[in-house]
Amino acid sequence: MRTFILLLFVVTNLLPSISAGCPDGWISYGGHCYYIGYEALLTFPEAWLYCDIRGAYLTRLDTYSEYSFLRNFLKITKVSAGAWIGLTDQTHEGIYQWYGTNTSPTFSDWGPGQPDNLGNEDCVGIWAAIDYKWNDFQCVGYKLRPLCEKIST
Ligand SMILES: [Ca+2]
Ligand SMILES: [Ca+2]
Repeated sequence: MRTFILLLFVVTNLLPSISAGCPDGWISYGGHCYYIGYEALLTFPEAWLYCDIRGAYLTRLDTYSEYSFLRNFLKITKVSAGAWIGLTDQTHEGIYQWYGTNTSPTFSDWGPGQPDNLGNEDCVGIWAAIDYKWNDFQCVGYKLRPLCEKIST
């Protein structure tokens, strides 16, 4: 019985990935599903396409708690390189918006000295090299892993 209760606790509290509404291999948080392309190292447009063909989009960080959850997940699983989020200032330099929307983030977590637009960097990723904080990268000159998001069913 104790074992059963412990197992129940583990399943219900410690394994957010096992949740209704998300496909296998996706993680669930706040009614959304997320997928980290561990096997993929892609440019920003390639990463967008990678998510698109999975019925998803590059993650939009609507709330800081959503970001904290995902950042911790990337850190705990020690994702190498880093992960693209769907944030870009391609349309207006210095004005960051979620790709495909006119919406700007309500918070930021830039690494030291970022964003620096070094050599015209317009796409944002969570970078392992700076403790999983944000850096602006060249959209097609750098490769990170796609971090996809979709609404759970
Ligand atoms: Ca820029
Ligand atoms: Ca930069």
